[in-house]
Amino acid sequence: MATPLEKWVEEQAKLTKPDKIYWCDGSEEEAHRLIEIGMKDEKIETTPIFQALNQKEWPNAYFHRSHPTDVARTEHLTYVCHNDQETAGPNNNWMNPKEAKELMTKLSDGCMKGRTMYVLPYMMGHPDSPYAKACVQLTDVSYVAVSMRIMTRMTKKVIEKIGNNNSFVKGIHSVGTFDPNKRFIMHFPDEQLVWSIGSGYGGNALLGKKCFSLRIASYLGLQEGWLAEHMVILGIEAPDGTVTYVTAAFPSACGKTNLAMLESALPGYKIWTLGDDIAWLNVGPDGRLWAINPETGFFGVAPGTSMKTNPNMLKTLKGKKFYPTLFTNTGFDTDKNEPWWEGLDTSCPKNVLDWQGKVWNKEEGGKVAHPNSRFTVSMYNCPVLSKECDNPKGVPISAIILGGKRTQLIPLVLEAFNWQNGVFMGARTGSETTAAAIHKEGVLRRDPMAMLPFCGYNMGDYFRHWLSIGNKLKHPPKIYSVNWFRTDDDGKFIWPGFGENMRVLKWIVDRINNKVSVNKTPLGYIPNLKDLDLTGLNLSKEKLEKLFEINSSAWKPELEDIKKSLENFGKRMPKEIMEEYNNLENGLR
Ligand code: GTP
Ligand code: SPV
Ligand code: MN
Repeated sequence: MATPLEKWVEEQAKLTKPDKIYWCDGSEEEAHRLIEIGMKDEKIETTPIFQALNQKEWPNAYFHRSHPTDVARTEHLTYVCHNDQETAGPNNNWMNPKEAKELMTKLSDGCMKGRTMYVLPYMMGHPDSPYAKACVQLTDVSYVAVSMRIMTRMTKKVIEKIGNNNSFVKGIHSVGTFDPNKRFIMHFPDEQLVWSIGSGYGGNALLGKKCFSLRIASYLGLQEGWLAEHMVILGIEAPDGTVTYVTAAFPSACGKTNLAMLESALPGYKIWTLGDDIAWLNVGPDGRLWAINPETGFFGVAPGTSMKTNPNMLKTLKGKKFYPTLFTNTGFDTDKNEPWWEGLDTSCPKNVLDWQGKVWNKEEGGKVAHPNSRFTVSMYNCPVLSKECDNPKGVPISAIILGGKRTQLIPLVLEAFNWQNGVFMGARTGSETTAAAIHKEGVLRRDPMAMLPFCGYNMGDYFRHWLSIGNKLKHPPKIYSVNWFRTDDDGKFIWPGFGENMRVLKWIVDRINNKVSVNKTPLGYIPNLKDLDLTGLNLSKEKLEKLFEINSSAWKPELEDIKKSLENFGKRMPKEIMEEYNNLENGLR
């Protein structure tokens, strides 16, 4: 008798009509085979899926170029298909599930002809964790199969674990014809199903990541009493050896990976990495908030990554522990057979192909690497990986840091007055858009808790859910907002960022340990400037004050924009959040 999993695979194969079906076991030996297939047999148009890089400089590394129309998430083609539109909310594109299934069935008929269907069994979360989820994704491209092996715990054992059960998380993925007009990323939360066609790009194609671990999982969390968040998890070790665990939510390409493994500018402090993108947060039996990272890899932004900005990531990328490491849409040094991107320590190579594979020359301008070019690498390569990273229980969280990219207005750091005020702080967060999704860059938009593109249900309900989690916590984490991106009159970042962000983290740890007092402002508490350790930083008093400046008249349009965005959720918006808004408005008057 076929199991529900086998029946489901069979049904999908009947529809998509692959030449072959290949069940992956997640072994290293298999990864070698898939890479071979991707170098020889599989292609995107005429380009092989993988190209071997200089193995001496970049051990185990392979290069991938995606279809030129397919280099970032496509939020406008991403749908959350609840039975009613209200549940999806104004923050999601919505389609009736029946209609969406019909559309996807039509587009998927024969979409895997001439290709192999890879069946990928994987866990999100450590298999021994009570919070982990068993999942299976189908895909027709080796790049996705290999990437999923890096990003998740992929093993045959998941098939045994699923057994005769039909309640596993399902993902169906095909690159289709890469036609942007036939590209859809559809979510069916009631069935724990993601169905994606037409794109091979990370967030659209690695269905365990944003699609399941945030959009579907956030909705599961609403039903089951937990939170799925776009957050890094890190441990901050103080000179006395104590480790304080915190999470931080910043929108895509706003500094999570960098924060997750920062090399401390303050002597005696050390950061331990647990995750760089997603956290699942549960209320523990002890009344504290506990975090696990459901992933096992980093799908990180390449441009700007260097020994100077993020040495631990470069060491991770050059690590040899886990096979393989992938580079996608960076530039390509044809003399040395190496990847290259803007901001890397070496200067631009003499002979370099741009991200589309064209010979790049300076006169014509344009970027060598795509601004959203990325690497995919195992967290087990990371030299500062926390020893708690495989702890099935996770780690207890003492602070939640929220932020975005704001060149104006928002102070370097703020502490919320309490949990409710912190939820409002997250709700009002705005950020300037980046290259991580296809849209105009640098436009300010509200991105509550960095979850705007990832909350799988009505965000009004999401804020209410955050408030209810707060009520369940006997020891709630303190909530902070940070902004590394405020600029001066010349448009230069005032704050040096990266490893220097440790100075702000230290202040947060000092606050958690009740070592320092604060100043109250309408926006939240700010530090007494004397309590920020700025030793060795060449920052004038004037610039420092600018980092904390609160200009009431400049806040007028900001307040209007916040109000509009909150009111957008109508009756679904908790009155507590509107109260917080009114307090802020009155305070700034
Ligand atoms: P996703 O993977 O899209 O979720 O992005 P992320 O939030 O992990 O962003 P990441 O850390 O990859 O940083 C994105 C860009 O911001 C890179 O080009 C970084 O160099 C830059 N960046 C990160 N931290 C800082 C900082 O403290 N200051 C400044 N000025 N830039 C930063
Ligand atoms: C992001 O865009 O937030 C990412 C990359 O982390 S993706 O997996 O494409 O979502
Ligand atoms: Mn992300």
